[in-house]
Amino acid sequence: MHISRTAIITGITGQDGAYLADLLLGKGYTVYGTYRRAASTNFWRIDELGIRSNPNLHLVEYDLTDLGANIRLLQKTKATEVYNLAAQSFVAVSFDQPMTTAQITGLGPLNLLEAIRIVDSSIRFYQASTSELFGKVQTIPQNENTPFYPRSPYGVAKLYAHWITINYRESYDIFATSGILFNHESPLRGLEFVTRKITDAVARIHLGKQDMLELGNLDAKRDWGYAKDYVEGMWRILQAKEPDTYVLATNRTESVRDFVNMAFKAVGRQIEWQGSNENEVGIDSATGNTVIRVNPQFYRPAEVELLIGNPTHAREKLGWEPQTTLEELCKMMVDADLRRVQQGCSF
Ligand code: NDP
Ligand code: GDR
Repeated sequence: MHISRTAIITGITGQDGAYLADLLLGKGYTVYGTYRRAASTNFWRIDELGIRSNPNLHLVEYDLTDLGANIRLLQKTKATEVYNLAAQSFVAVSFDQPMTTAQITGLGPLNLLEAIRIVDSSIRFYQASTSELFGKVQTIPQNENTPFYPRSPYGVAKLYAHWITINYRESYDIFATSGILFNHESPLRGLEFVTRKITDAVARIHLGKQDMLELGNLDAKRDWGYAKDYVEGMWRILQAKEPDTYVLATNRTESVRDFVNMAFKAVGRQIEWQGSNENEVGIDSATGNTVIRVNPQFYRPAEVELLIGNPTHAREKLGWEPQTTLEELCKMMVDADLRRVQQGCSF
């Protein structure tokens, strides 16, 4: 199906922005992808996907926190769909930079919504909401009706963005949607997020380039899916008849420790766990080497202990379902990292 529409993706240099651009270009869209001015550019993800030179992709310098820039972006592109993926998205950093996180992740989306209200209120808007809204979970599994209890400045900022999106839907009849997405990972995940930190380290340890990996809370449990499946869900959310809020999740939860086991299994190794809490270590059963240590430096001031989502609403209304198992995802990430480490890549 060829769709000759124009879409804006804020945050095309991020994991989801790159996959979504690839998806939309494949459907025939003209895509305006925004990036931030920086001393050095950061296009490795769109390069990995081979889309940087696609004639239908236009890269635009932009900052979400600048209202004028948002207005001009909409005026210039005449886009009919806006996917707002830009954010300070790392939970741990939000404790050190709460104001910056509030300005970008919380208030940033309001700039876009105001721009839509001013320029053309028929533009469809997608807001990247998050399972971090549930935070200290009160019901298992979480769905669109589960109460929110964010546990970080990031979660609190996203809560504002989530509700202001709903408020603009209800106040101004804007097609403003929100996807409450649970963690989704891929070989394009940033190295600081736990899954990629693990798969990169497992590749290095397996290839003899690193001895050990330090992690924080091994007991945290997440509902991890594959980012490529989730950007398909974002697109479907914007194509629906009515604007709405949807949970996208796999309905399976595993601990960080489980993910470590899975990643080592992908290179044919097995981990034996000894000790507890800060003294827990993971030992490679073939070599007897300690390959995992806990470092409390990676603990968070307030933790989200357990997330597991119920994507029934998305399945029933959008026909969306995750297509990739966690084992497949983990293996895909480990294989990509083995290749990168062998090639000497730094990302
Ligand atoms: P990334 O951190 O990989 O990407 C974030 C993007 O936002 C980057 O392109 C970044 O640019 C850009 N950005 C940051 N600040 C600004 C700013 N002030 N102006 C313009 N652009 C900015 O995140 P993901 O791709 O993983 O996530 C996409 C969105 O989905 C985020 O909003 C995230 O919070 C949310 N989300 C993610 C989930 C996940 O599991 N991945 C789950 C639920 C929600 P730069 O490269 O310059 O830093
Ligand atoms: P999260 O992802 O906070 O869920 O946010 P992250 O991968 O950073 O942490 C997941 C869990 O792992 C625990 N953990 C560690 N985390 C990191 N980063 N590094 C470590 O060494 C480590 N050790 C244990 C964390 O404490 C946490 O419990 C991601 C982001 O993409 C958000 O933008 C998004 O909204 C949510 O997912 C859904």
